[in-house]
Amino acid sequence: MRTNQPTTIRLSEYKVPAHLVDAVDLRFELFDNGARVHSTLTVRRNPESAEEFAPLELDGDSLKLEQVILDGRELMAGNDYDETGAQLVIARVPAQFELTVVTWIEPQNNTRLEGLYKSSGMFCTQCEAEGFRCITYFPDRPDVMARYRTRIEADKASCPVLLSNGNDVDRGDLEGGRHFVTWEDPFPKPSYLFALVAGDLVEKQDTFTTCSGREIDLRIFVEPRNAAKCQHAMDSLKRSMRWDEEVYGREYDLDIFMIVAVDDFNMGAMENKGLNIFNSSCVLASQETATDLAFQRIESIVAHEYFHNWSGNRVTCRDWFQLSLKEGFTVFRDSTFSADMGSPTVKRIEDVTLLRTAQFAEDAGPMAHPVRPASYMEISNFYTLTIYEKGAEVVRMIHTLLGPELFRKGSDLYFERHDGQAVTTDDFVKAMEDASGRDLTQFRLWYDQAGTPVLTVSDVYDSERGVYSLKIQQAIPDTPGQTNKKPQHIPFALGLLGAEGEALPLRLVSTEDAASAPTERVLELTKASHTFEFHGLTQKPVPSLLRHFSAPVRLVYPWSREQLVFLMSHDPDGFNRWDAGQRLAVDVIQSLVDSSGTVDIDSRLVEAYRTLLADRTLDQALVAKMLHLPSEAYLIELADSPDVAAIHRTREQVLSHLATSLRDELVACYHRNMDDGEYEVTPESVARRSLKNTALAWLLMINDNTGRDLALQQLREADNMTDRMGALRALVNSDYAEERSQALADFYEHFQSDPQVVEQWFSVQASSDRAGQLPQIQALLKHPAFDWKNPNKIRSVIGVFAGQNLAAFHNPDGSGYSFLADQVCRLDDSNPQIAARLVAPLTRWKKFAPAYSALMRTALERIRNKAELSADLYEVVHKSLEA
Ligand code: B3K
Ligand code: ZN
Repeated sequence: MRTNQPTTIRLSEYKVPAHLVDAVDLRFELFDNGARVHSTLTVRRNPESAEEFAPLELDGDSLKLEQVILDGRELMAGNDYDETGAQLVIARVPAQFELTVVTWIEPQNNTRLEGLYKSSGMFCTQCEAEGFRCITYFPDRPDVMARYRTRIEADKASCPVLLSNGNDVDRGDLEGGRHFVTWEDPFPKPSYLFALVAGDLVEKQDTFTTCSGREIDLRIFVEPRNAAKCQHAMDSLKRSMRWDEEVYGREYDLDIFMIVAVDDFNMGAMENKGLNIFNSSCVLASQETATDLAFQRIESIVAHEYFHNWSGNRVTCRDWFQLSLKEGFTVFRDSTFSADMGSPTVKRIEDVTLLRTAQFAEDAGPMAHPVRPASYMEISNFYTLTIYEKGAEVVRMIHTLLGPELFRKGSDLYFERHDGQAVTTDDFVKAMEDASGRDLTQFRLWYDQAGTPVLTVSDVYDSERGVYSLKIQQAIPDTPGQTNKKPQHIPFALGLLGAEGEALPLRLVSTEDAASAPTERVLELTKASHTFEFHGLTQKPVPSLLRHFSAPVRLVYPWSREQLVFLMSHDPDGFNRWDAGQRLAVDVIQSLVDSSGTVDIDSRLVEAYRTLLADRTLDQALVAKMLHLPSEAYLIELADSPDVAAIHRTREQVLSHLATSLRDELVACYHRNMDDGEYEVTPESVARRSLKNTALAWLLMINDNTGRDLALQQLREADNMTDRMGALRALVNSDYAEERSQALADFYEHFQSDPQVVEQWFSVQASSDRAGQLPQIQALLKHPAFDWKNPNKIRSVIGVFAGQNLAAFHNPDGSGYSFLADQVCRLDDSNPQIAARLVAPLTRWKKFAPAYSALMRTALERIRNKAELSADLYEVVHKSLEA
């Protein structure tokens, strides 16, 4: 077991840096057996620091120090400086000086994928959050912002392309077949935004003319075999650039913007200044190899990283506790962008599904933390759904409270006031307050209090007075280290519907004119309990609550099934229509689980789905979403002490019942949505494919031979990956064992040379309770295409098994848990970030029914007892065992 507990870093202990770095001059000598890094820093004492004689402290990790020179004088180890594992400390330094540090690193042996490493023969970097210290000694914290000049030297044949941040200012040949390129970035930036790429890449080029008429050179660099798969990312980039000008008034600043695709990457992408580095799976797309979902994901990630140029790079974070300052805001920005590019209702449904399934689970688990955490051990563990998605919801609520115009005034002020600075979430809220004149004091609690607020709503109708009263109570559950929370400021959007589905005027006082009263209002909750009265109502209305999901809360209201069916077909808010369908399905499934299957499946559910399948007037993208039953993960999240096997069984039973009852409608739906036109990724055609593939999946669920034949035909004839994958998935999840094996084998044969498709092929098996039982998962790990060094492969088998194949993972014999523990221990030695992410499903052990939780805990304890536990895994495992 690890004996050294990693240090806890606390927000309350933040101190301004004692030294500032104005300029960084880097020279990289890249070789096959390692790299030498010469770094010259122009340093001065920080006038704002109280520590006048503070030593210079530079962070470092896994570095071989070769030389230290201060103002031209070589320093001696022990005498002039001390090198501990994690720091280089120079006790006496002048007020202003130049420091050169030479280090030797081994990118070829870097399996953590932090700092400088090699992926498919290409050198690349990942510095956020603390990877720059794996390259050279540096005050590696975001409030030290410097101007960088970077010269890269490498073998010209193996690394013809040499890239870094900013503009390319010099290049030339060197002896021995080597060459160099020098890059200069005029914008001061924190070290986490530094990037370098060197390799044999081809580029796709384009240009973008900004609103002020500047022409920007756009380039996407990929390995030669991927040259034809960049168009979609390029188009997405241009749309993002235009949108950020139009919606936020943000123009791009450098002359060139580059994206590089890398196969081995710990996450999706990285917003390095002017040189975004992407996981290949988040850039490369073609009709033949990428699904609609992948196309949409690429568009949103390209946008997200591009938007960071302002929300993150020009205005950055003071410290890592402020991570949501850039991530929450940027997710809000990319999500609004995607909504504008496609269907806003569908985008909202997708965002809320993720939030309610996964972020709410995080908020209720041992790693629960506020949007602005108060402490951490390993910052990599805090790139969470809370920081990103809940953070985005918090910004969305400010947008709702202020309205679009004042919000834009606020964001303008924020960018103008803090351009070139490293700031806090408080600065963001302050700019919103100053621009709008609104007091957001209480609202700030959203940043400091963890946990998902619960809103309990009850209503009474007084027919004599014609008054409908709505009582809304809020409570915020305890989370690790936080109890007795204060009420938060919550925007609560609602409408009321009459018996015919008509939107009723919302009159808060009896004197209000019915004709001018709005039919939707945003109520502001600030107290533990509020009662609102709505006047002039001649009948008890059906409430449409928390429209658009106006706040990230759990909503409790005693809906009757009649009300839900009614809202499903009448609510003018598309989001709430979908939500009513989800609540109805959840209610039906839950009551079956609770009664151990002794009650009948409510025929209203079947009829509601029948109506949906027949409805041609409703937005088909919404219908496609409404047809998806709540996921197992969501049902588990909603349950206390869930019995996973029972939930899985019951959900399948409901699905089979629906499919059997609606069999003819499903066949008709399939035929109606068979695409005959050109493949395009528009909301309409995505919806058609989704409807068609849902129908197929349902038909195969009940072993319908027509469905099977349609799936086989679709697999043979499809001209796009969405349809191929839809058919393959349906077969894999069916009982047609022979067809399943054949389809999987043929698919692999056809696509084996494409890593992104092979990842999908792994996932479709790992997520299936038919094809992904433990022995099959173990076989996938031995498959020649599986690669322990490649995070995408690891995620597509191990991550998908533990996160999506819930019945198999939660096998009551504990084998799934023990398997995950083994893989996590193995991965911790090579890539701790990935190990700490993969362990997440085990950390929620307390939630599950006792038979499961005891076994989950045992698996976690085994990980805790591993020798040499990384700080990443230590934090997650200990916090979850101790919570
Ligand atoms: N900022 C990066 C995430 C870095 C994660 C470091 N462990 C990507 C993004 O959110 O845009
Ligand atoms: Zn981001």
